[in-house]
Amino acid sequence: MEVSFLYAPICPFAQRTWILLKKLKVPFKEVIIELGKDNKEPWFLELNPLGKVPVLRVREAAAQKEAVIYESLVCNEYLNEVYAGNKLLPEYASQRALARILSTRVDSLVSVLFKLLKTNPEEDGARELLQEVRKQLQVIDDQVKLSEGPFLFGKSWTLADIAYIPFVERVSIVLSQFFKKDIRDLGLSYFNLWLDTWEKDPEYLETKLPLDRLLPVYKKYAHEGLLKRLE
Ligand SMILES: N[C@@H](CCC(=O)N[C@@H](CS)C(=O)NCC(=O)O)C(=O)O
Repeated sequence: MEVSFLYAPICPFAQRTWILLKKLKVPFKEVIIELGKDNKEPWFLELNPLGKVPVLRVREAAAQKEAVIYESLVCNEYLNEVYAGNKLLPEYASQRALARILSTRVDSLVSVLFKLLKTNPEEDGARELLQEVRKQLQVIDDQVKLSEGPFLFGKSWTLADIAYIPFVERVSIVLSQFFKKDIRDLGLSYFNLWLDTWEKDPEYLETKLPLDRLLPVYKKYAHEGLLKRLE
């Protein structure tokens, strides 16, 4: 089985698959995609008509030809099926359904992240958005509490944990750099336990970019009131 992983290190969606490839020790060839350029090229669009990373190109021994997989959550389900014997989701079907629901609920955190960046920190709306961030992170807090942690479904991480971590990382950066707030000060103790556990995870840490590589990306989108706070 050969795997090529097409990604951009700054992309949080691709980071989900990057973490999992590393955790599962899947040998892969990495192909770095320059966003805005390579992903607009016909050869890339032929692989993924949506023009987005991550993309996996796989060649299974049993199948005759190459297959292409994209959409981070689908890539990770594929890797779970092929390389982890489906062990990266909880034991019971209803819990597996919940893990998939949580993975899709990350989208709400993504949208609040972009709203935060577009907001004027001096206006009332900013406070409401910060409340919304807390509400989205409370989803993690509630589930970790229920499972007794440190992960969403107990003692072992699942695909749902991996779906969240790259975005929590970015929310944490935006809160600390632009809003001068520590994500750990939201009063969500089970969420803090979850984050502390991830922040010691060696494979996740290998995919975590230094602040000076991530911050310029966020500065491009940020409201000028937020940029002033960096000065
Ligand atoms: N739903 C997709 C989203 C992937 C995505 O938005 N990737 C971004 C980079 S972070 C991308 O490739 N954007 C290319 C573009 O919009 O030109 C997934 O989960 O894989």
